[in-house]
Amino acid sequence: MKTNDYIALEDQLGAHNYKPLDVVLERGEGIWVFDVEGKRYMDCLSAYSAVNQGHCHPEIVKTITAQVNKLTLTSRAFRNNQLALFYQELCELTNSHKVLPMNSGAEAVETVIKAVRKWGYQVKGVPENQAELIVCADNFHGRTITIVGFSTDEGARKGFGPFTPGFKIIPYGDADALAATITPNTVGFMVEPIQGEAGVIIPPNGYLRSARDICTRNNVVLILDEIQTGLGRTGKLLAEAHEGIEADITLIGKALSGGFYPVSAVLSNSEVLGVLRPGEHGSTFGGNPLACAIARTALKVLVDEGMIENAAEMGDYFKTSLQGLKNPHIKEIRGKGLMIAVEFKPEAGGARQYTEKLMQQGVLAKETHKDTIRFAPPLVITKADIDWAMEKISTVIG
Ligand code: IF1
Repeated sequence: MKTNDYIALEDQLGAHNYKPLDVVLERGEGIWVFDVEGKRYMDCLSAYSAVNQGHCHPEIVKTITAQVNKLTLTSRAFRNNQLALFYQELCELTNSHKVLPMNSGAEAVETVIKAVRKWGYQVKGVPENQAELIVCADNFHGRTITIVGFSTDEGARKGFGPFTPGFKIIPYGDADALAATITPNTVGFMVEPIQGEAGVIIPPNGYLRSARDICTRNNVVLILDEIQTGLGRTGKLLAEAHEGIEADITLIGKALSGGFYPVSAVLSNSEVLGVLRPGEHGSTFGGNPLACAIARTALKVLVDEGMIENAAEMGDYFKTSLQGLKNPHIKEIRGKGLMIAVEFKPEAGGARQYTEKLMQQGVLAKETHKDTIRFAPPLVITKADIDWAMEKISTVIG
């Protein structure tokens, strides 16, 4: 089968809930992926930051292969010998006290909503069914009914109501709005340290520190969704470190498995996860031995191989290189670590034209919304790789 045969079959049989670039990939290695015609591309998306460790990292391949031959799933009705060690290593690394393992990012978000509501009723003393959670405009936290219910993106919401009540939306980056919106019934504030889907939006300096203070003063749980920003992407293990704060709850997913398997986790530094009792929450696959073994190695290589420091260094180099582009339609280039966006002015006619041309040149990047291209390669990228990419990017974007 050739590229077009795969595309035709997929379009015929699959729901059209995506508009992918027309490249059909069959193999990956580090920052590179190869299509069914044998053509090589540099992956500048990293599966939305799930493949921070690079495609098919050999150490994780070893782990998954060994574990798959031993034990894959026990359910949480029984214990397994990977879960405790996964907890221990993850807590040590992130300075957390408790973990709740799930699979997708959206499940981690749903989990925290349940836990923080229950904490509100049991610990904070909020009257039953009155708990409020504050979130930000232009957020992206996943695709379930509850989560899209508090999205401000019409495309994500329209046609899917009725939605779950209990959420208040404030502008992103505005600490005063947070302070003004908190009531005695507010149980939590959930926010992305950098908004990914919104187009790599970096809040004003000090925003997270202010949010931390406001939440502490009002006994409100600060929840950072680091599903995309976490695990090295921004040049620190967690993006909260850029402002020297610690969230009460941190959500991670995506790169927690290096892209091998859906693994997410709710990390807690407060008593919030302590309110959950047997039978109140769970998942068939959450915390399974295969997932835990994979995640343990994915975390280990991230740290041992210096990927986090490399993300900081290469991120600066890549961003500076992109800032040398002369295209007058570019509005702004921004980013932290290897989470970088090039935003075009509206008159440029959209970013899709560029991502399609970049693909022809062997660079895979994706537009987000209409006018922005995101560059987020695996964290193992080198200077020489960036120079190679910049040559292609200059040809297309100028
Ligand atoms: C898709 C974006 C990235 C996330 C944050 C939770 C989740 C995500 C901060 C949910 C997921 C994804 C999913 C992916 C597109 C994508 C994305 F463009 F939408 F914003 F990464 F940049 N919190 N992000 O970014 O995690 O349930 O998907 O595991 O195709 O929808 P999930």
